Amino acid sequence: MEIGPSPAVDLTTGNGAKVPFALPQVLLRREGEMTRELLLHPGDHGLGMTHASMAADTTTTATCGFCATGCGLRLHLREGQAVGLTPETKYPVNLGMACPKGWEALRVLDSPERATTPLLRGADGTHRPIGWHEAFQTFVDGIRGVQERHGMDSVAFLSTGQIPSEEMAFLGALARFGMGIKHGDGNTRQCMATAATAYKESFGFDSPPYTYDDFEQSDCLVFVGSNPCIAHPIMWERVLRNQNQPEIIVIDPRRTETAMAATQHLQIRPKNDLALLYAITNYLIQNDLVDHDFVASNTTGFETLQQHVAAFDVESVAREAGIAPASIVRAAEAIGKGTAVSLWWTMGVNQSYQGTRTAQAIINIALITGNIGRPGTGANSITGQCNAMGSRLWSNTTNLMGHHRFEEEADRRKVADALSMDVECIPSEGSWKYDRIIEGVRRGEIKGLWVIATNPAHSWIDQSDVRKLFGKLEFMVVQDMYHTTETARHANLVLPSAGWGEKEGTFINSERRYGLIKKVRRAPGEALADFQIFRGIAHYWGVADQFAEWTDPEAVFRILQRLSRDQPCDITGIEGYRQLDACGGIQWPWSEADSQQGTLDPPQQRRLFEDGKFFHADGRARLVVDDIQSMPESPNETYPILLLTGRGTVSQWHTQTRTRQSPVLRMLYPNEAYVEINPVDADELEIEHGQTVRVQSRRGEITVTASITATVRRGQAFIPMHYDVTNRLTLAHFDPHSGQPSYKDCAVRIIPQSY
Ligand SMILES: Nc1nc2c(c(=O)[nH]1)N[C@H]1C(S)=C(S)[C@@H](COP(=O)(O)OP(=O)(O)OC[C@H]3O[C@@H](n4cnc5c(=O)[nH]c(N)nc54)[C@H](O)[C@@H]3O)O[C@H]1N2
Ligand SMILES: Nc1nc2c(c(=O)[nH]1)N[C@H]1C(S)=C(S)[C@@H](COP(=O)(O)OP(=O)(O)OC[C@H]3O[C@@H](n4cnc5c(=O)[nH]c(N)nc54)[C@H](O)[C@@H]3O)O[C@H]1N2
Ligand code: SF4
Ligand SMILES: [Mo]
Repeated sequence: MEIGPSPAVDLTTGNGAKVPFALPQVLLRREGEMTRELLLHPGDHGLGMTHASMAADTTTTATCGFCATGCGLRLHLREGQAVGLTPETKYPVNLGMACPKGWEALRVLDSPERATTPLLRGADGTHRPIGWHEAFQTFVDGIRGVQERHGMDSVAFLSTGQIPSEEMAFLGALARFGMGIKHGDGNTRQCMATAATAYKESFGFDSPPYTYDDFEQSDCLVFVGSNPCIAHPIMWERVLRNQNQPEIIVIDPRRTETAMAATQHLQIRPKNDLALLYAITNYLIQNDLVDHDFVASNTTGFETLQQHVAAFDVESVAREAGIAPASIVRAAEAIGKGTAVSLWWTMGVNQSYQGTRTAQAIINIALITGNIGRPGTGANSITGQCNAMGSRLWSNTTNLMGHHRFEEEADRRKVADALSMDVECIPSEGSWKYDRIIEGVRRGEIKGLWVIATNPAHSWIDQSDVRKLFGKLEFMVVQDMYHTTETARHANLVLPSAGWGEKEGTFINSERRYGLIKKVRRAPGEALADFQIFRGIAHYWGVADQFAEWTDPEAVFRILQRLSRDQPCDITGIEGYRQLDACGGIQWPWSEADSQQGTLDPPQQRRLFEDGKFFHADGRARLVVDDIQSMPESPNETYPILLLTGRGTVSQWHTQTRTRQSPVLRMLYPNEAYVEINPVDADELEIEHGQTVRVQSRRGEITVTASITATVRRGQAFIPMHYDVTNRLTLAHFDPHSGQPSYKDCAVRIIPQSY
């Protein structure tokens, strides 16, 4: 193997003092472990401050790395390594509870599928292990080569909501300010883009207003396109602790576990939400269930809203939506007459071709009834991945980091100053969105792709198309914990990453709470924390000086604090990791001014908009409405069934790269793909429970097992997203405002295998 000149690596001691360090030639020769050791900073074998105590047999806490509930877990250590865990009783999020994924969080780290060394694809198409030096050099040559051959615009990255904010920011800054990569987006486009877009337009900032205590304080909770029993089970546990005997209204085309537990289930035909929410709004206005004072003082657009929704009468909307008119009235009455009403939404809304407007129709209802800023209220988007919120704030993709604007010179200057970088390195426009990047690959505009902690060959909509497109790339890098993902198989270069539990940083959960993750395990083989990979890339790319301050996660947290100054998400008042650790996490905002008001530590449950002031310049929230669009691919005679997709069980996580590594979790869910079909449809199609069937859409065909269940209505079917075949069927269409894929509506037909 060729060994380059001895690069100078700037290492930092645990207490932040810089130690300029020249990587000795002899150590580079001893590839692997030694190079890896040198890339780790000395404090990296545990959280610097708790290092001493963690070395003994003891415990420490960390936030869970699966969903955005952000539960606190207590890790039990032997000689500084975690050997077991229990849910943390004192953490304000989960109060001693955890779901099976949380319980099994350590187990999934040990697996033969872990990527333990960088892998390079040879001419024969197989991957062979290489050392980090060669990997970094290959990375730089590969990406630079594409930029030189095809222009600076020809490289993109796809990132994630599952790495800490510090890594997220490092990636975004390195790629866009250091390497001149023009386009980058993340899997949060598949997930949260709609909510972010809706909040921004309605509230003036991407700002989920709630705190989890609201689950317990409401007397009426409305869940739209949300199945917390499966997807956010500990949030659901918080609902169960509600002492007000609340009305629980679920709007979902399927009779989900959550719907079964509700007091009202509006089992609407898919994509009738917008009309339904307008009909409810109309009913509230017609019956004077409106908080006129709040509307007059704190909103704009009420008259337009009133005129717009007047066309949505209960009877005709009910007919279209396939539900009884009385059920709409009952829901509207509960919302209108409740004293603390909270409205929650998740992917049944966000993943819709009119998702942004639907989310805003939910926001409108909270606003006109004055259900915001008080305990138990709010128009509340539930986040998906552990750090989807961090991605919204810090990924530096379509927004300049910290929710600044690339287009604004003042914002570029502020960010450049906070980063001590030259303002010239900050581009004046945001990135293409995910779908446009994919389209760029198709058109030959994008030739180099760097994929970090996401598995688009499984999860992107209309997957066969995406897999084909990856073949058109000249250079593709996948940075993942496992080398076996569907996407890693397409890569020229695989960079092995440490995962949750093997590194430190912060996640932001659904209620805006920064929580800490810690290194309690050694990553296997030569795998490195993404943070260290970015550091290595900065060095080999020749921009280490630009990132001299980015020595360790907490140093970057300080940078994020500076960037947040005077934004609604200001966190300048947080003392540092130690305070996050001691306080059970801290919700944004927590500014210097907040922290100087007498309380040393922030109160644990804080919500936004208590003063009725929103983030638009005039302080008012916008009531936004739009016309109803029809479904682009409605069922017809040839494809008579509407396919829904989503979460299958509590124990499966997304593309299963992680959850399938746990024998316990694997026992808790069906290992083979299945389709849920209504019994009447099954009868007509002569399909029996457990039989193999073919599901066909205009884009592909899959073979799965039939599961006959009345939880789906006639004319509809459901396939969980966790199986790698599901997205062969889906139709690539998007919300026009957010660019989020509409994963939950396409037409299919189902035929028994024997035909
Ligand atoms: N166990 C587990 N938990 C998870 C995840 C996981 O993979 N596994 N993933 C996490 C992530 S990233 C996310 S984003 C969340 C997602 O959490 P959820 O959004 O709660 O989960 P989904 O099953 O995708 O979709 C929710 C519901 O939307 C309904 N739906 C479909 N179409 C429509 C429609 O037109 N209108 C309405 N009203 N509803 C509709 C579906 O029937 C489904 O029950 O879960 C998080 N939690
Ligand atoms: N049909 C359909 N498709 C969907 C959805 C749907 O409802 N229906 N939901 C969509 C939604 S909401 C989402 S969020 C996406 C999720 O889609 P993906 O992001 O593609 O799914 P994951 O399996 O979570 O992929 C994360 C990858 O990151 C790796 N990883 C985990 N931790 C780390 C780390 O610390 N560092 C590195 N480098 N790698 C790490 C994991 O091994 C895994 O390969 O799927 C979307 N796709
Ligand atoms: S609910 Fe979410 S955060 Fe809590 S233990 Fe389960 S996966 Fe982890
Ligand atoms: Mo998601």
